[in-house]
Amino acid sequence: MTALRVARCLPDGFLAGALRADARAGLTATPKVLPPKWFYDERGSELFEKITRLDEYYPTRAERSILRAAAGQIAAGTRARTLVELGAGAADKTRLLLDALAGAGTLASFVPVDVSETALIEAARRVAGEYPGLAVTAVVSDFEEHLGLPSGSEARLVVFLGGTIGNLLPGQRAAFLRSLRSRLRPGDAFLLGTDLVKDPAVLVAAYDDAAGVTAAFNKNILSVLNAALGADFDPDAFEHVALWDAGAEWIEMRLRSLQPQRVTLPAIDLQVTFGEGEELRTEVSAKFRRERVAAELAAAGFTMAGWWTDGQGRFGLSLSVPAERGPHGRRGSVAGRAAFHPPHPGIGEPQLGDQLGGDPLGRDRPAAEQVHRDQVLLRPGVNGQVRLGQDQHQGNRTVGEDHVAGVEHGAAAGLHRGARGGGQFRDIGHR
Ligand code: SAH
Ligand code: AVI
Repeated sequence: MTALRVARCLPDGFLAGALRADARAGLTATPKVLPPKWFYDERGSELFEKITRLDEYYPTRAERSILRAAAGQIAAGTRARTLVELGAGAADKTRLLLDALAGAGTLASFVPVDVSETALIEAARRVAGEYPGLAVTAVVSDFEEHLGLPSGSEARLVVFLGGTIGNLLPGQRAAFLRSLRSRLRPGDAFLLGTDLVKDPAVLVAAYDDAAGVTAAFNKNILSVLNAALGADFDPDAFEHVALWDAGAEWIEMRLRSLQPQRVTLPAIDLQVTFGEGEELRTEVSAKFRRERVAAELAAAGFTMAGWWTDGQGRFGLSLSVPAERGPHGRRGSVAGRAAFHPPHPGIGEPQLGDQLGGDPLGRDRPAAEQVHRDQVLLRPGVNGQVRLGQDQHQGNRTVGEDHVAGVEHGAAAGLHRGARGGGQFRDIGHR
């Protein structure tokens, strides 16, 4: 038997109720809007995986190249025993981190969290099969409601990859980050993937591919409403729209009604009308600049300790730790700089003023792709262990791509509550 557990953090029927509430609120609003988390039924998750393989959709490849180069440093710096992945999806790139943490000898458990149950369990099953000895707990949850973080005193690395944070609106993002920060302890770390602002033509192409996969993904939200609410949306009566909002610095996906139409949603006793050309917003996908990532993290009480981008500067990966001072400086007593509390050998107080040490990635190696590493201090500590901390030296460094080599926990009881709490944990056991 593989060490796979499935945990549910939300009360029975919670997600079904949330979908009904979101459909009612969003379809009676002006303009009409639906939250993007409802894309991801089984087919939606499959379509997303197809998107990640499209030529036009660069974020997955860009983030993977960063992870290939940086996973070793992240593993050495965090020495995490538990890897928690929010919005894990297929958890494909995650293997780079699992391999690195296993190579560092610290990895014991993997906790993928996702709202898309079928895809989550399939991904968790695969990982459990590939990493004998790794305890895998798949948590079915909405991370805005319940983060699904395992309790216990072991160092946790929480990862949120793919740029999914950009699918939250600014207020939701701030609440999510504050909620996560409030549940982290000294010694935990947070790895965040953010897609970066770039040429709008590149961005729009990534969300409006020639093969129409993104259009099918977008329209799938209507099929989700049809299946869950008995609605009679005709996906062919809508066209896919992707546009760049330069002011908000986000991509918007919309569904534009091709004709005047009336849609019935019997399960919520609702009829809605669409005028010809009327649009329903289904997703925002915010694009970031490094300063905004750092500022949003700082506002939530994180200190960014590492920042990497791919060679073309398309995608950013940040590694943060709980700041000594909490959100807006309300907590703690150390002012003006980050402080680390070493919970275990490996993460220590940053050695402010020290030079960056020798290149841990071996710049003389042939690099398949270059990545840029910035503001990360990684050097051997006094006892020969690697320390990760904030670095005062400015400027990007280019490092070669690195390849890193390739796991019990299971007592999922006591998972931490998320933004609005309100959940209950139910362990449905091994599968
Ligand atoms: N992390 C993967 C998948 C990204 S797709 C990658 O980088 O490729 C976004 C994933 O987040 C989907 O699997 C979707 O089901 C999940 N997701 C979206 N909103 C969510 C929410 N509110 N709570 C939990 N999972 C969510
Ligand atoms: C999951 N998320 C980061 C994707 C994105 O790029 O915003 C979802 C997606 N939407 C269209 N294509 C991909």
